[in-house]
Amino acid sequence: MVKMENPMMKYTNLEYIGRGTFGDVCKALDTATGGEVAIKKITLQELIRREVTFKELMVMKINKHLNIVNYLKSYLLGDELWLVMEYMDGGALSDVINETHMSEREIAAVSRECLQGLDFLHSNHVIHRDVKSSNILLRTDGSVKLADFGLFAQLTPEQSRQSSVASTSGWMAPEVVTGQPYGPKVDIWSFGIMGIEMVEREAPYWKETSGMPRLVIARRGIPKLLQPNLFSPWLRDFLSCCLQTDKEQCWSAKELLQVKCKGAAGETGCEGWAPPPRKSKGIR
Ligand code: 3AM
Repeated sequence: MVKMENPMMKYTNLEYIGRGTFGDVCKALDTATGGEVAIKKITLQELIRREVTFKELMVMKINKHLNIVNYLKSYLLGDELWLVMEYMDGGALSDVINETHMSEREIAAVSRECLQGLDFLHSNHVIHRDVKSSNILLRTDGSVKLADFGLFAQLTPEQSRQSSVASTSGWMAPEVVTGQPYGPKVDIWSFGIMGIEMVEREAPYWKETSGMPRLVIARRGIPKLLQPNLFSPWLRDFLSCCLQTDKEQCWSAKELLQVKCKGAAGETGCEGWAPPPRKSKGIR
């Protein structure tokens, strides 16, 4: 699965994009195809520290879907693992949230694509565990994909809940924070938090949480929109279907996909949106 050849011969024009959870990400040119790729460079120490196993890397290779960033190849170069992926030229959803106000129609469009990816993963017994806007990558052709398999957990059908703590953000479901057993619905909670983030341009409780979302939830209740009346009942209902502490009440990705997306003006359909191309950050 991991190639021992020197990737420096195969990929040129390496350009630094940013630093992710596991290490630097670069844009590069594939000399064989002339096409752009993204390369995630992960040190072996980091893989060991985060207890990422060969099995988890295999999860990336096996699970291919239109709404999941496509993993292409991996190379071992010294003490670094290079993961070569498709290049997403629209950057992360978090950048769009920071730079623009998304309409309900755009939120519906992005949500549908994310849910398709999550439904695919959950049907294959995989929990993402780190759904947040910086892990949703975009392409200027309008594609929206889930990224960062680093923290994924592969589950077997018999073992549909597990209790290891992997992610560490304000997007985490309460049961993940407290280390209780959990299942795929934790991704739906994080997806709901991301929904609020798309609407309000900030994740709820963002300034006060960092590590203690459960305490904040206990004190202030389930996160809600600050000004719900500015938004359609569709959007409010949709978010409340995701943000349920009782997992029986929380909808699955498949169920949420059945919801007809309606924009603020009541229009149906949510096509026709693409982000601007990402900005270059220089050479590295
Ligand atoms: O630092 P920023 O937000 O500009 O979007 C990811 C983030 O960029 C980007 O690498 C940075 C560190 O994670 N990134 C990750 N995977 C990518 C990919 N496949 C990617 N950019 C394009 N294509």
